Amino acid sequence: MTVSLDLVDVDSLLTEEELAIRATTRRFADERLRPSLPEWFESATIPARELAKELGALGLLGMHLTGYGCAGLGPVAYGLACLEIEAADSGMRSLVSVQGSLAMYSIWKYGSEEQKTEWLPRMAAGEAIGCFGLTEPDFGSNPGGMRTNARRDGDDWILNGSKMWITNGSVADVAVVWARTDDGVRGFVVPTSTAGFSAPEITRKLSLRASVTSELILTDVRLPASAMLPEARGLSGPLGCLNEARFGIIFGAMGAARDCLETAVSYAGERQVFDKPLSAYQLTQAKLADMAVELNKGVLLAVHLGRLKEKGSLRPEQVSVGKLNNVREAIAIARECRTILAANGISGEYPVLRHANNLESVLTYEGTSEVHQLVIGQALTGQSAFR
Ligand code: TGC
Ligand code: FAD
Repeated sequence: MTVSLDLVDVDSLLTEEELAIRATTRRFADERLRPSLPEWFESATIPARELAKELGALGLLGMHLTGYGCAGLGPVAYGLACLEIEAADSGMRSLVSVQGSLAMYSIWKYGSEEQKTEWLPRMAAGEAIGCFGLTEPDFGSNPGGMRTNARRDGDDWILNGSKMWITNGSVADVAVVWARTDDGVRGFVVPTSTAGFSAPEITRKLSLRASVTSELILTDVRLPASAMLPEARGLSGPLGCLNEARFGIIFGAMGAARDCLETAVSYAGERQVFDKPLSAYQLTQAKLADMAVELNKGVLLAVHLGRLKEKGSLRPEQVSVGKLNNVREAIAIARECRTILAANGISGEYPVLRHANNLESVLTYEGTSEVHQLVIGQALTGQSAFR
């Protein structure tokens, strides 16, 4: 957070190393990402391969994992990097989250030694891009209903089915695909060059345009026995990965919110209405104050959850508290900032409506707000209300 918006001195809770990683990531976001984002968002195209290599060179891919070329940094450092990248654009943070927290994490946590050595160093360097296929056209919030299946043919596996809304899909070198088997849900490491695999890009998105989103189609995809992730059994495998990516979003969403608020504070200081600056009106100050309070609370919550994760005690329902609150507040902040910019707020010259539009996706992916309310509701009452 910049000094002016850090009202409660959150920075005093951060280590020197965390501050340094934040500064490096912020510089990269400001110099390399921010200037191009209006164009990438408008044209809905990003130089994904180039970006992956640059992010890899900075050590930002799988940065919270250890070994295999990964940086081995702590969760708060990882969260702060997500925050700075999402201050540029949520789609950029998705590139980083899906690569590090979903595709790489699945292999790191559940993979064989052979799978780890084959993929992780290249993925950490950004030389190979990964995607994570859990959602299907008819099963998003309820992945346990998935239809994609894997059956044995001798020692081989044959995969059939489709996945929907898959980030990085069309640019990926490797897809981690979750499928139903006779032995329950299992994960498979699928090189995207395998015959029968295709990943058409989803077009005409009005949100997260600076991000590749795709369908995955698997038609008799034949894989060797060694393609299965040996240590992931049942739905807890993919859901365990989601905890990692959701954690990054708790920080990331506050980055988008901060960027909106910085823009609104600066705009209100310059814009003259009825012969004085917009920022001198009480109504404007009340909006700015309320938003700054929510931003500071959200960042504090993120750092607190990061410290729990460091100790190894972070529980899934605590991740839900962070994801629900911080994304919900971020989208509210983005929309309120848009009112301060008024007509200019709908222009791509300013980042505010781009963030608000992106946050519609962030509100939905990695568990909708309703799913997180139900996770918290279950923790409070002991009763599952999903079914
Ligand atoms: P349920 O019966 O509760 O659980 C099945 C098994 O999973 C375990 N489990 C978890 N394990 C680790 N972490 C969690 N958060 C877990 N939640 C549940 C559970 O203990 C059980 O284990 P076991 O050993 O007894 O079998 O499962 P359910 O079918 O009732 O579903 C629960 C629910 C609805 C919470 C879950 O399905 C869910 O989270 N749904 C939302 C799906 C979702 O978030 N998809 C995201 C796809 S990836 C994505 O969106 C990427 S966006 C791009 C980006 O990140 O930038
Ligand atoms: P549905 O599950 O159909 O939900 C529809 C509505 O019903 C929602 O409001 C939901 O909250 C509500 N609802 C659902 N269940 C209940 C219930 N039990 N009680 C009350 N209300 C309920 N997925 C991946 O696997 N990998 C990716 O990389 C990925 N990237 C994505 C990128 C983008 C840009 C987007 C938009 C999505 C991405 N997703 C990805 C998919 C995302 O995870 C799903 O969209 C999300 O889980 C919700 O599923 P759904 O869209 O099918 O909604």
